[in-house]
This record gives sequence, structure tokens and C-alpha cells, in this order.
Amino acid sequence: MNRQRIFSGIQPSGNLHLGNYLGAIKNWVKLQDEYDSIFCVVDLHAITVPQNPEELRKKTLEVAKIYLAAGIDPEKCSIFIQSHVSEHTELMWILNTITKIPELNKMTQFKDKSVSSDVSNISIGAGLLNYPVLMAADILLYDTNLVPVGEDQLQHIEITRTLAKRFNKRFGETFVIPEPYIQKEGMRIMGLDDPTKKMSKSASSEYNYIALTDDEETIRKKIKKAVTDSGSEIVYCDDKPALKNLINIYSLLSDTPPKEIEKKYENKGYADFKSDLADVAVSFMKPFQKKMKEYDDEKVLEILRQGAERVRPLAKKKLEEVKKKIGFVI
Ligand code: AQP
Repeated sequence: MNRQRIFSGIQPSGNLHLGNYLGAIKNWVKLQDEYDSIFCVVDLHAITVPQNPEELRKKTLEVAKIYLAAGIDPEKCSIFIQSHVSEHTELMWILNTITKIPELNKMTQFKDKSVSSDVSNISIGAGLLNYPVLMAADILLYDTNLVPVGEDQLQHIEITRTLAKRFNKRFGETFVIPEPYIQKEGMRIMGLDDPTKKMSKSASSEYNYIALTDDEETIRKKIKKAVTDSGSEIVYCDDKPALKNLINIYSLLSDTPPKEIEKKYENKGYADFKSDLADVAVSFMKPFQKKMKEYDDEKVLEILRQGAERVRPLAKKKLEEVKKKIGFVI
């Protein structure tokens, strides 16, 4: 029986953090046995904001090491670098021609990132505006059924669906219409310095996130400095968004339901809770980072090249179908 296909990716645009792990990668690991899985390191997306070339190369391999250390199995899934399969950019160009500019202008991620570019005096490139079209190409090239992502990516999946339907209507049935796959737990991990914004690699302060490469001392320092709410009780509720976020992280890393955590800290305060949360985070991170170190660059690159070899025929076939339908001479 044909299994349903999932596709997802992460940008090598900074330090991957607990939000990326809990909102995306942890779920991919769970899904890989059930679905035909394709996971990408989306370097073409990363360059929609300025990147240091040496750093980008290093981060691209680091993201792949994080996938592997988290338990993504290259025997079961295809893991590859987006720019190694040029069909992504070709399909993106074609999809650009059926995308309306207002559809892109209203994307929350574009609006947020263009504001921060303005603040830092970086001029906004057209790539940032077209980011969702490239993401649509990534997904549609592989007849993806489900896209496991964090909640912040829902709008991008929606425009992917719109473009697929528009293309199918104009040129005939070509693309599978993908669905988002969002797991309620971990779907939105918030910044440690501001619980109203999501934890983000491009945050201006490193106290916003816990990176998957942070050492023990840094993790403890960041948790100690994490903002909390008024009052001293450890309760899990919407009125205390900072604490709710910390309890969510505790819960997801230790597989303990939030209510149980509340109970454990009934007569205790923030100091005890934060100190234990730091222990939980460190005991997750230590073996994780040890596994990351087991992969050297050459070994990872080999896995990524094999992954690209495996998916390229699928991408080629779909792109050829698209080219024929729109009237290109093959
Ligand atoms: N805070 C978060 N909570 C839950 N899930 C999250 N994701 C990102 N942040 C959180 C999920 O991680 C996947 C990869 O994201 P990405 O790197 O492609 O881009 P992003 O969503 O824009 O992530 P960042 O960390 O905010 O990166 P920058 O700052 O570079 O843009 C996605 O599935 C996302 O939902």
C-alpha cells in the first residue's frame, strides 16, 4: 500500500532552538515510521535575509546533524539540502507567475521580518516577499500530503494550497493539495524574554531562546533570566503566559503533563521550579549534543547527497509534468 508523504524543512539561518525541536523535529521523528518522509535543510530560504557564507555552510551541516541526533533515520527518510535539487527554484519561478503580489504582502512572516529589516537598516529583498512561493514549490514538487510544522507556518501552507488549486484549475490536475499537520503540544514555544512572541532564531537577544547547541552554563543562565509573571505560585493558565511557556517546555522535555508539574510545585516558588527546569533541559541536551558530535561533516554530507539522489527523480518528474502543461517545449 502506498504510504502518505510528509515534507518539511528548517532554515540554517541561525541557532536552532527548543522551539524548532519541540514544534517540528520531535514530531518528524514520531511520524517517520508511518509516513514516506522527506526532510530538507532549506538553505535557499535562509538567504532571504543576509547570511555570512562561511556561517551558512557550517549551519547547513549543523541542522542536518540536529535532524540525525534527534532520531531522524536516513534509512527511513530522505534528508537533503534544498539547493542540491535545482527543481525547487525552477518550480518556484513558474509558481511566481500565478501568485498575486497582495497575497504575499499580507503574509505575517513577511511583515514581521520586513519590519525588523527596517529597524536594522537592511534593505528588504524580493526573496523575502517570495519566500512562501519557494515553500509552495518545496511541498508541491513531491506530491506531499501532510506538512508537519509549527503553528507559525499555517499561513504559508494555506497559500501553498491556494497556488496548487489555482494551477490545477488553470492547467489540469497536477498537484496534490497538502494539509498542515500541527501537533497541539509544542506548536508554539514562546520567547524566554517575551512570552508574547514565538521563540525565534533571528531574535535580537540570545536570551529569547535555548539553542540546541547551548552548553550547560548557558542553559542554566538563560532559564534563570527567563521572564516570569506576577505572583509566586506555579500555575498553568493563560493569565500567566511566561510561566505557561516554561511549564510547556518542562512538560514536553520530561513527558510530564502540566497538571502534574503544577502539583509538584504546589508549595514551592519560581527558584525551585526554574532550577528543576534547568536540570530537565540539561539532561535532554547532554545526550543530544553527544550524538551530534558523532557525525563528522563528511559523513553528514554523504547522507545529504544520497538523500538528494533519492528525491531528485520525483522532483524531475513533477517539474516535467508542469512544464508540459504550461506549454514549454520539452
Ligand atoms: N517558537 C516555535 N515554536 C514551535 N515551532 C516553531 N518553529 C519555529 N519556531 C517555533 C517551527 O520550526 C520549523 C522551522 O522553522 P524555520 O527555520 O523554517 O523558520 P521559522 O519558522 O521562521 O523559525 P525561526 O526559528 O523563527 O527562524 P527565523 O528566526 O530564522 O525565521 C517550522 O516548522 C516552524 O513552524
